[in-house]
Amino acid sequence: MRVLLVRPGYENLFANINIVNVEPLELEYLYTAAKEAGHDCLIYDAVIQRTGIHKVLKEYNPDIVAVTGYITHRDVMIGYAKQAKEHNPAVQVIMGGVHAELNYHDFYVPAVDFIVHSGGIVPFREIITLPVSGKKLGDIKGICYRSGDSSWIVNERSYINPDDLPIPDRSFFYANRQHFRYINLSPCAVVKAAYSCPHRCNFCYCCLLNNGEYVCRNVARVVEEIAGINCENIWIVDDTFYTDRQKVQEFARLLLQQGIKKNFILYYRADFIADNEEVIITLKEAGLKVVLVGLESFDDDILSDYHKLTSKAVNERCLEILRKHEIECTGLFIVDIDATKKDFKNLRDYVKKHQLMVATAAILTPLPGTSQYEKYQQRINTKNPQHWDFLHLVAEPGSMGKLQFYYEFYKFYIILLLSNKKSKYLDINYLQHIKDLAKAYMRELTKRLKQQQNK
Ligand code: B12
Ligand code: SF4
Repeated sequence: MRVLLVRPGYENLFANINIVNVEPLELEYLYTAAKEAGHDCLIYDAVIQRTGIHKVLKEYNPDIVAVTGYITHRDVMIGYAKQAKEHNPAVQVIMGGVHAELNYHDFYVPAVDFIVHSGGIVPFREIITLPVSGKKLGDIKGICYRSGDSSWIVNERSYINPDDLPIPDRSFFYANRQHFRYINLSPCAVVKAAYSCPHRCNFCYCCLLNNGEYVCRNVARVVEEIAGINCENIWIVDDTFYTDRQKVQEFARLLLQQGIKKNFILYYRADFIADNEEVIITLKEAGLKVVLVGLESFDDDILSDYHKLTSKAVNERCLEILRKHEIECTGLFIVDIDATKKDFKNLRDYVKKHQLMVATAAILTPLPGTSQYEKYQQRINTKNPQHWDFLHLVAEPGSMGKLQFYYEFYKFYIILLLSNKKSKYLDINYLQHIKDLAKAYMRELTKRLKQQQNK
């Protein structure tokens, strides 16, 4: 059988800049599973490939089309399913990915045959081997399937056992490596060593994945995978890297022992860094270059509202440690939907005063599936999935009008970007391009604000 694996393109204000472009690791896992099952397989990644899907369907003529994507891609994913069925009504269409995991009902459309809602490649493998295994659909954990023409059956959940995952086949990465980067660290490969997160910040979708169960891969196996990747830069995309100090020490020890020299990018929590300076020193010796930290806010009340279990003091201690050891910090901020003008001013003042190296901001986006979604449900003001890109207000702001909010947000965003000039890894041309875009957007907002005020 021929299996076509699809990732939608990336559409937002900053999409054409490609400051961060990541290999489609989820599809590479599926590719590995399909190959192991003896199928022919092709990856179509619309993030980097400009050929339309129509042409790919015509040329490859798949028997199975499997589509991944995030909330922003929901309609594009459904569009791909429809095109696949128009091309050949006998094609089996499988939907999967993080949005489908908690919001599988969004894909209850006639063009879709299966939705993988949990378990990742395990249920995928079972679906694509159905003709030979003869297994009953009702026995495949982790999927939704159609019974008759319209009603859907949701099977029991499945869990990812990360040590059962194969080492992904990276032929696609090697053939397209020039596209994949983390800012100036290019090319950059991606590794996943854990699923979900042991913490429970209430805005967060990531910790609800894998049925909310945090599972880590065996350290030696992760190091084995890294050793086999022919790429100097490795971004470990776990929501938070190993929280067990012994595991981190073992990770660093194995890398040093085996003489593996790579540049690492990781996500960590501020409190872990604040409490574990010696672990950060060890990781630096092993190649750590950049840490992405969800600082979210420098206001203790907001941090407490988000159940972040950190504080302004913890955030400051974390930044101090990273600065001291010359590890670059990408600080991630959240601007609350109910932020007041005073909150925006505090944020701007804070960033100016503390000169963060690299920082970026998102508008609080209550993703369906999280408890924040329940809280803001009555105020949700859009049906367009592309608005869920963390740069749009998806709910009515509580303290000012929408235009005013965007104006304040982009003013803050520009100040954040200006503070990025000290980064070693930020290419100045990219930075200039983003600043120009944000400034052009600001000018447009100012114009619209004035028009609104004159009415
Ligand atoms: C790395 C990352 C990125 C990278 C790369 C994204 C990419 N691939 O294009 C960057 C930084 C560019 C990015 C950008 C965005 N991201 Co992002 N990202 C992540 C992160 C941190 C890790 C993803 C990861 O682990 N990938 C590795 C693969 C192997 O893991 P996986 O996707 O879970 O795949 C497994 C299973 O889900 C399953 N599977 C996946 N797809 C499919 C498909 C089929 C058919 C099947 C059967 C199974 C299957 O099998 C895989 C193997 O086990 C996640 C957090 C998270 N925990 O997921 C957020 C996350 C996925 N991002 C998110 C969002 C919203 C975005 C943005 C829209 C907005 C933003 N500013 O962050 C943009 C849009 C990018 C785009 N491509 O359009 C949300 C998605 C929420 C949702 N409900 O959809 C997440 C969950 C973070 C969050 N804030 O909650 N992101
Ligand atoms: S925000 Fe970070 S630390 Fe908090 S639950 Fe999500 S992934 Fe975990």
